[in-house]
Formats: sequence, C-alpha cells, structure tokens
Amino acid sequence: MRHQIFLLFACTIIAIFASCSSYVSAEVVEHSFHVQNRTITRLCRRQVITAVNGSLPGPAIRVNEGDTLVVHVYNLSPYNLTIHWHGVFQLLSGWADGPEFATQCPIRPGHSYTYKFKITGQEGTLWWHAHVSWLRATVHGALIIRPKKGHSYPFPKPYREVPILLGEWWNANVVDVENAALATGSAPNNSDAYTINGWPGDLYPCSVNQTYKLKVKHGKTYLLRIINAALNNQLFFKIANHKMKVVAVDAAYTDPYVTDVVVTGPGQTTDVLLTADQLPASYYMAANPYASAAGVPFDNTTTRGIIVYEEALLASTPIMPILPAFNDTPTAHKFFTNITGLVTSPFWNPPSRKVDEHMFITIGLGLTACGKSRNATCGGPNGQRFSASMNNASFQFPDKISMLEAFFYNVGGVYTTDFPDKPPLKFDYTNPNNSMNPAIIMTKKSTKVKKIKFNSTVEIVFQNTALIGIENHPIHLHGFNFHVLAQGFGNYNPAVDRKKFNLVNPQERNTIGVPVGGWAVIRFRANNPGVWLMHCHLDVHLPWGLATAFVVENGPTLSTTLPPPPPDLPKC
Ligand SMILES: *[C@@H]1O[C@H](CO)[C@@H](O)[C@H](O)[C@H]1NC(C)=O
Ligand SMILES: *[C@@H]1O[C@H](CO)[C@@H](O)[C@H](O)[C@H]1NC(C)=O
Ligand SMILES: *[C@@H]1O[C@H](CO)[C@@H](O)[C@H](O)[C@H]1NC(C)=O
Ligand SMILES: *[C@@H]1O[C@H](CO)[C@@H](O)[C@H](O)[C@H]1NC(C)=O
Ligand SMILES: *[C@@H]1O[C@H](CO)[C@@H](O)[C@H](O)[C@H]1NC(C)=O
Ligand SMILES: *[C@@H]1O[C@H](CO)[C@@H](O)[C@H](O)[C@H]1NC(C)=O
Ligand SMILES: *[C@@H]1O[C@H](CO)[C@@H](O)[C@H](O)[C@H]1NC(C)=O
Ligand SMILES: *[C@@H]1O[C@H](CO)[C@@H](O)[C@H](O)[C@H]1NC(C)=O
Ligand SMILES: *[C@@H]1O[C@H](CO)[C@@H](O)[C@H](O)[C@H]1NC(C)=O
Ligand SMILES: *[C@@H]1O[C@H](CO)[C@@H](O)[C@H](O)[C@H]1NC(C)=O
Ligand SMILES: *[C@@H]1O[C@H](CO)[C@@H](O)[C@H](O)[C@H]1NC(C)=O
Ligand SMILES: [Cu+2]
Repeated sequence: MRHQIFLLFACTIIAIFASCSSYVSAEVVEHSFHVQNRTITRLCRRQVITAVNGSLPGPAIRVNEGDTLVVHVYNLSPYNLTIHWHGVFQLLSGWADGPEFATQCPIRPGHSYTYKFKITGQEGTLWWHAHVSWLRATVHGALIIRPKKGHSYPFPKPYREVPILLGEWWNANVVDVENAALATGSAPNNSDAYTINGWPGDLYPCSVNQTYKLKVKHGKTYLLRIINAALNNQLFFKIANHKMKVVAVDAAYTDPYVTDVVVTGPGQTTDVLLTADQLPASYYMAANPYASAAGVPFDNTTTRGIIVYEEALLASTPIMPILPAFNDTPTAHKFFTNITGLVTSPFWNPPSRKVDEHMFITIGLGLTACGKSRNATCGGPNGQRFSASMNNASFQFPDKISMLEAFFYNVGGVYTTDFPDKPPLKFDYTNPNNSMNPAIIMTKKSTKVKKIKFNSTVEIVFQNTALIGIENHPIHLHGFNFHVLAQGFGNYNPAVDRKKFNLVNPQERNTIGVPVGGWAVIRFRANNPGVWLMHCHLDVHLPWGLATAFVVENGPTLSTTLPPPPPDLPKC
C-alpha cells in the first residue's frame, strides 16, 4: 500500500520569484506482517516453522530513500516476538529498532505493534528479522532501499534486481534447539542445511525440486542483493564461471570491486553486479561455510541454486564452482579488507578525525558457573556453562522493562553504566596456550552499558581472544554505520597498527567480521539518542552474553532528543 505525499519544497511560494526545479518527494510505505505457524517440507520431512505471511523468506520490502515505512506486526505465533530492521539508522525512532528488552518488550502472542520509521541517508540492501531467541532463522526478509525518484545508482542501471537470501535450516524447531542448549549450558545442535531463498538445493536429500532457479538473458546485468540470514555461519558464495562486481555492502556504496567469491557474515549484505556474459548454459551458484573456529563441529554442507540462460538450447548439467576450503581465512581476509567506501556517494561521510571516546574491547568465549545445586555438572567444558563476553562482562538482558524505556523514564536498576573502556585484565589475548587458562576463563553475567554524550565520536578496537577457541565474530552495531579503519591478526599493537588506519576511503558497515585470532578498529559518530545494542550476530553467542549497549544521551535541541514511545509499545 502506498500513499503519495509530495512535499513541495516551498515551490508554490518560490516559484513566483524563480524557476522551481527541485522538489522533495517522499512516500509512506505501509505493510502488514501476519506472523504465524506454517508447516513446510524440507529435507524429506514436515516441520512447523514461524513465518511472516506463510513465506520463507518473508516478504521483501521495497522503499525509496527518504520514505517512511510503517509495518503493522500481528503476532499470531505461539512465541514472544519482535522485528528488527537490521542496519536502519532509526534516527529519533529508536522505539522501532526492535531488539527484545533493548528497545521494547516483546509482542506477546495475540498482540500487535506498529513499527514506524523514516529511512534516510542510506541506500542499498538491508533486511528485517525477528530479534527474539532464534526465531530469525525463519522470520526474515529483504529490505531494499532504492534511490529516491529522479536519483540514480552510482553504477549503470541493472536490467533486474534479485534478492539472494542465504539461510540456515534445522530439522527441528529452532526455539527448542536453542532452549535445549541453554538449559544444559552446552553448545546447540548444528543446522542440517543452508538455503538460497529458502531452498536447500539438490545436494541435499529430497531437494532436487527444492532448488532455487534464476533465469537470465545473455548480455544483461543483474543486481544480486546478497543477504547472509544464516544464524551461526559465515558463508562463501560463488557462481561458476562468472565474476561479480561488489558495489555496496550493508547499504553503503563501495568502490566497484571485481571478485569471483563473496564472503559474508551473518547480518552482512553484499550488492553485486552480475553480467550474464558466458556461454548460454546453466551454472550453479553455491554457498558453503567459512568456519574459522578450528576443531569445532559445524554444518559442513553446501547449498546451491541454478542460473539458467534463456538462450541455452539444451538442458545441460550445470557447471559447479569450486568453493574455497572451510578454513580459507586468506580468501575471507582478502575479500573483507579489499573493499573501500565510495567517497563520491551522496551519502558518504568521512570518518571523524577527532575521537572523543577510545575503547578497547576484548570479545570472545568463556565459561560461567554451572549454578546447579547438588554439585551437578553442566554441558559445557569443565562441567560449566558456555559463555561469552565483551571486556569480561557477559551481557544479561533485562526482563521486566526494556533498556530504552529505562533510559527514557529514568528507571534505575535496569542496567549499569560501568561497561569498561578497556579489559579489566591485560593478557596475551590471542595466545592459544590461554584457551583453557582456569585463572581467566570464568566470566560473570551483568547488564553493563556504555553511556556517551550526543554526537561524540567513538573509536573501538575489537580484540578477539583465544579463550575456549579463536573464531571470527561478526559484531553488529544497532543504530549506526561505522567506518572500518583497519583489521589484522594477533594482538593489536597501536605503535604499528595505527599507521594502517584508512581515514581516506574506509568501508562503511553495520556488521564487521573481526578476523579470527585478530582485531578490527571501527569509528562512528553517536548522532542518535537512544539505546543501541552492539553484539555478535552469531545467534549461538548472543544468548551467551557477547553483547553490550550504548546509551546515547539526548542532544541540546528538540530535534536531537528522543521523542516519547508510541502508544502501542508492548508492555512487559
Ligand atoms: C500479509 O498478509 C496479510 C493478510 O493476508 C495481508 O493483508 C498483507 O498485505 C500481507 N503483507 C505482505 C507484506 O505481503
Ligand atoms: C504452532 O506450532 C507449535 C510448535 O509446533 C505448537 O506448539 C503450537 O500449538 C502451534 N500453534 C498453533 C496456533 O497452531
Ligand atoms: C540435537 O541432536 C541430537 C542428535 O542428533 C538429537 O537427538 C536431539 O533431539 C537434537 N535436539 C534438538 C533440540 O533438536
Ligand atoms: C521433481 O519434479 C519432477 C517433475 O515434476 C518429478 O518427476 C520428480 O519426481 C520430482 N522429484 C522429486 C524427488 O520429488
Ligand atoms: C562433514 O562432516 C562429516 C562428519 O563430521 C564428515 O563425515 C564429512 O566428510 C564432512 N564433509 C565434508 C564435505 O567435509
Ligand atoms: C587485497 O588483498 C590482498 C590480500 O590480502 C592484499 O595483498 C592487497 O593489498 C589488497 N588490496 C587492496 C587494494 O586492499
Ligand atoms: C559437592 O562438592 C564438594 C567439593 O568437592 C563436596 O565437599 C561436597 O560434599 C559435595 N556435595 C554434594 C551434595 O555432593
Ligand atoms: C605455548 O606453550 C608451550 C609449552 O609451554 C610453549 O612451548 C609455546 O611457546 C607456547 N606458545 C606461545 C604462543 O606462547
Ligand atoms: C573475568 O572475571 C572473572 C571474575 O568474574 C575472573 O575470574 C577472570 O579472571 C576474569 N578474566 C579476565 C580475562 O579478565
Ligand atoms: C555533530 O558533530 C559534527 C562534527 O563536529 C557536526 O558537523 C554536526 O553538526 C553535529 N551534529 C549535531 C546535530 O549537532
Ligand atoms: C514473553 O514475554 C512476557 C512479557 O515480557 C514474559 O512475561 C514471558 O515470560 C515471555 N515468554 C516467554 C516464553 O519468554
Ligand atoms: Cu560470536
């Protein structure tokens, strides 16, 4: 449903005096999501899933930059629910961001909530997903932001645009899988398949007819909007015999970058141009995991779909791309570091030179005390529970009120503002000899956040630790894009590594895969008051506590102050 609103840019008045060529057009794009049970068949069995309007992936939402999006979410499912609009800046609309107990209490079964926000200052591919338990495995869809009318892409207009959602599938109810692991403190079951636009593809049992197909015309260029909607795995994505040209990541334009492989962490998006310039035939597109944690079991299967040239005369066996090895960190690192921001984009903001808040944050796994009575043991290492932390604070979500309500109404006792700017203990962070060091491996639950002044510039060095094991963690920041200034392996060394900062054309993202056993440096300007979660986008690590939040204070004016919540904000 679309209501056309033309805000004539004072044209009627100005036109009397001068020719009026510029006007601002903006629309209100309105949709309803009906979230409910749906039984579908995958991998030879029937499975009840939670889905929006019965579809997997859910409906793609299309807006133009500058539009206002209104989505009425009706929760007809048996679970508590929220929807997060991943990567949307939510300028002064923090009440619509969505993470459970961060910006709202969940929408309970039988209830509804309307998300309303303006999408401005960003273009490209984002997505929406549930932000409660593991429901996002099936409750997700594309959010496509096109240039506003009369504006164009910073690349030739593609013939067609195609969302490619990479997903992860369990032969089980995902909420049960998560809860079973949390009850015992063990690692959850791995998935049974990966999917392309909801289809596993013909390498899996009973899936020959559940293979995504894309028809292309020879000579035409397609914009593939690749979204990693998997829960716990980074993915390599390739198309046989074809190169791809990256033009945007996380809805921020990039310098064109030609590659034969896309590497993408959960939460990240990659827009690529694909030109159908090969012999008319059939070609597989395929994705398999980039599994950076050594020695840890993972879903090592491969999903694939088929690209069919319309001009192909005979149905031929599609050509399969050679995918990188699961542990091919050099390929992942090359892709992640070669991308640069497009400084000529109208949305480009150079990184701030002056930094107000310097933070050094260790990220990684650990253990928390089993906590069961009568000396019972838990399912994690040493009979304890798997845990995860930032600067040794393992994040515990509140459960009586959201942090944003606590901020707005000044309610005490919900969070504390003592999240440390540096790790409480300095150690050889990435030395594998420390992986099970009993003196440092334990961590405690708390709800520590970092409070910052409006519009301050924050620089964060993320440092992976080797506790339990090293792994690439995709860290997602709500409410802001950040510049990625540098990335590397081992312990961050300011004397050497500061010299590597790219302050000219760094890539801009909302989710950064911090290199396995390494570090990454980001910078952002906190120009949006509210409570903004920052967390690992592997759903196995988020409930273990790999999170914190920024409480950004209001600015000096009404237009820099968070408005009150909408009247239908769910109550706890
Ligand atoms: C979802 O389904 C409802 C009920 O059938 C319908 O009114 C609505 O338009 C659908 N929304 C989308 C985004 O397709
Ligand atoms: C939805 O599915 C869940 C899990 O299978 C089941 O417990 C519940 O009864 C179903 N609810 C409805 C309304 O069908
Ligand atoms: C996890 O996997 C085990 C082994 O395959 C299986 O027995 C168990 O039912 C699974 N748990 C859940 C919650 O699906
Ligand atoms: C796939 O579809 C074809 C054509 O409809 C049918 O002949 C075949 O039996 C199907 N295969 C499977 C495994 O369902
Ligand atoms: C995937 O893992 C299973 C069991 O761990 C192993 O048997 C199989 O060979 C692996 N497959 C690939 C493609 O590595
Ligand atoms: C691209 O990555 C390779 C391998 O990591 C590196 O040698 C090269 O300098 C990078 N190029 C750019 C432009 O970043
Ligand atoms: C629990 O363990 C402690 C120390 O090992 C031991 O002293 C105590 O008797 C145990 N308690 C029970 C109920 O097993
Ligand atoms: C790990 O410990 C072993 C045995 O003490 C030692 O030889 C090795 O140098 C250590 N590795 C590192 C990276 O410190
Ligand atoms: C983390 O805190 C715990 C106490 O909660 C302590 O035992 C441990 O040594 C600390 N570890 C690090 C790496 O700071
Ligand atoms: C935030 O700071 C930047 C850089 O100092 C400045 O250009 C901008 O006007 C400030 N924004 C607000 C809303 O104060
Ligand atoms: C759903 O949310 C309500 C309100 O916050 C809470 O009381 C209830 O325990 C939640 N239910 C589940 C299954 O988490
Ligand atoms: Cu993680």
